[in-house]
Amino acid sequence: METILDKFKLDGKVAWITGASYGLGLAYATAFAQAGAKIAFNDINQELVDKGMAAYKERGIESYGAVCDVTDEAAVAKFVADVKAKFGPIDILVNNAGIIKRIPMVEMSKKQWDQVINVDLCGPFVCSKAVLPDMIARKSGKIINACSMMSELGRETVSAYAAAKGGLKMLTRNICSEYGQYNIQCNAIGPGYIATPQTAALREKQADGSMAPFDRFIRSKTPAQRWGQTEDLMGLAVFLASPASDFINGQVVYIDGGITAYIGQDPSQLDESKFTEIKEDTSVKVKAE
Ligand code: NAP
Ligand code: GCO
Repeated sequence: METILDKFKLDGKVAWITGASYGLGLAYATAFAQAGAKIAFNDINQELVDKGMAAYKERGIESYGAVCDVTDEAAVAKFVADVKAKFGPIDILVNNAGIIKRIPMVEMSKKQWDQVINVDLCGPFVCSKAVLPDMIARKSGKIINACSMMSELGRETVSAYAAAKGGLKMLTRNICSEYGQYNIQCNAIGPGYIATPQTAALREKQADGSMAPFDRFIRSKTPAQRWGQTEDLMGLAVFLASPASDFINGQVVYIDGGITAYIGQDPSQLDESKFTEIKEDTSVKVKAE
């Protein structure tokens, strides 16, 4: 007899996670594989693809990986065709690939702005457009976008990123609106502050070895007083990729330790001795600010 747990299974599904050599993408893909899916991933260069292939192999996951820039329509079309030839049409797309540039807006060049908007907002458009025809024909599909707290809130130096992630929230709602009639669900994961290479610069200790002010700030704004780890997001990713979420559409699900619900406390009042140690992914260079 089928039980509710069967609703969370991804057996026989083909999942494409963009930018998934490490970080959150690797966690999502690992979770999907554990739930039964076949894994396809791309990244921006061969070095990262090789790194990802090794990581999946180490986890016992058979994957298909290739270099593909999510902003390049021809490269994306070829990637989707190659995955279809190897595994079959894509059932689940996670628009995970993303970049951030932390620069005061008045100092940011148009080129830098365009780079962030191109990857973080145009990339999901290009990749979603590439997989939707098969999903429409098969009257089934899941698209999961990588939104962010910056889909709702701004902060200094991340104007392009916030604009892109805010736009991605509305793209999520529009794909839902336009294609929900074909049993296609498009939702978004809205992570809080997660310990990945993308945020490593925010945690770098000061010259005297003391905690980064931003690290202390984030802990004072998070009820759990810790950063998220990639493992924290795996369950939500499987849920949104599975039949268990077939009647959820157009939503951004925030998974942030409560940071968007909490006014925060005085950072100076935090007791560092109680802080949870962060498992840093040191396999990737710390991203420039
Ligand atoms: P990450 O560590 O920077 O990994 C992103 C991956 O995407 C990297 O492998 C990156 O390659 C790749 N990529 C960049 N541009 C690409 C392109 N044009 N085509 C294909 N791949 C490309 O990011 P993350 O922390 O794992 O986060 C993953 C997603 O979640 C991002 O969209 C991010 O904005 C979002 N997010 C992260 C957090 C967080 O706290 N970490 C919170 C909320 C939302 P490179 O290594 O060359 O950059
Ligand atoms: C930053 C961080 C954030 C996180 C995430 C929060 O510089 O503030 O990089 O943008 O990555 O998007 O949800």
